Amino acid sequence: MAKAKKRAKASVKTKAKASKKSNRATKAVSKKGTRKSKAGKNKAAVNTQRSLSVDMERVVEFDFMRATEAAALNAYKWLGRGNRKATHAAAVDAMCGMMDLINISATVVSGDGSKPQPDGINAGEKLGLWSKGSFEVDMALLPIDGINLVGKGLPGSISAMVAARKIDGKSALMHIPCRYALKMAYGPAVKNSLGEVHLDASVRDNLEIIAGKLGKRVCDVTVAVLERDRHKKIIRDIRKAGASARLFSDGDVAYCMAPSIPDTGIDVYMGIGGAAESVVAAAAVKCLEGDMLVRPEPQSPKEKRAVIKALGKNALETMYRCDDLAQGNHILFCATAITSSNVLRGVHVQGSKATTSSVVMRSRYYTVRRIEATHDLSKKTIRLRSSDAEARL
Ligand code: VTB
Repeated sequence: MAKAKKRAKASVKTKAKASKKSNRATKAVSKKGTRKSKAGKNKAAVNTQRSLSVDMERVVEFDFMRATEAAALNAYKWLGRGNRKATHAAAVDAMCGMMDLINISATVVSGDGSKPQPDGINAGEKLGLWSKGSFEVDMALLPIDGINLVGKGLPGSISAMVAARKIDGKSALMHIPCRYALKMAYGPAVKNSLGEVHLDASVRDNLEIIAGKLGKRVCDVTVAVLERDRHKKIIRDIRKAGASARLFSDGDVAYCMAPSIPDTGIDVYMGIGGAAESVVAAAAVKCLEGDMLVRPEPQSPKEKRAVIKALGKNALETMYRCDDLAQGNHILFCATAITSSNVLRGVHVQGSKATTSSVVMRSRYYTVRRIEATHDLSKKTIRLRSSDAEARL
């Protein structure tokens, strides 16, 4: 009996021990579980944090390039056909068609160049999907800079766009409410060395400073100038100073970029061109680490009032720079060439393949990507806004 009691006691003890053990084990397991779920929660939190801090510029910049590629490919169909209206409409249709698919909330602050077209992209227009929480940007777009160049089959036309994040709730891109602006664009070597060029200085003085900064003689300096009657004096002064004037008929965004790109043969851009184009060009030149001097050139009292109202009473004496026209470090620029220039190769079709050359840049890290894409025309479709459908090229 005593033995049986002892055994029973022992078995109770063993059971108790076992249950203690199993309790401990269960606790350990559940602790592990808690640890695991805590780790899971932490990971989720880190991922949320990460996804919030995903650099959206990196995500959307390639979609922007798809939009300029589409505009260039669609406009290319009108190459040499002398139809301004249809060329422009084709670029707008394809650019907007692609923009309609991008998950952004974009507001156009500077639309369609210095000569707004009836069916163009206008300031105030909203582009993108505008889904909740999507990336917000302001944009300046040029479906085509150099419509006439496409119509005449001449070099130098591009499709370009700029996007910028707001700074303190305000647009980082300037809108100059007049048709023309006086501009001078130059590359990093001129920007970063001593001596100041100035819009009010004589052409000769500016060229001497630029030549000095570039370590060349004035006679070896090449100046890009739009061939217009209003530039007769500038062209004369360039030649009198001994420099070379490279005249071109349209498409000054590419010519403003040229001095900031090695081996283009262009040292500086000078003259009066489209004001809207100067904002797009300034964004590009900023990403290329060059600089531009820009001053609005209103052509009527009405334009003068509009400029002063928008930019302040000193606007007509101020010399704006890239950092004023495209402010801060969140500027994206993207362009695809329609016809070739010394900056980009134009659309090129061979057999059933079309090749496009684009440049995608942002001011945050000054990364400049040149992207050559081959499009299979037997398969490729582009989204057109007019039909809200994919269309063959
Ligand atoms: C320039 C040129 C553009 O407008 O800005 C020009 O680069 C300025 O206007 O491609 P004018 O032609 O009146 O001189 C464009 O030609 C765009 O239309």
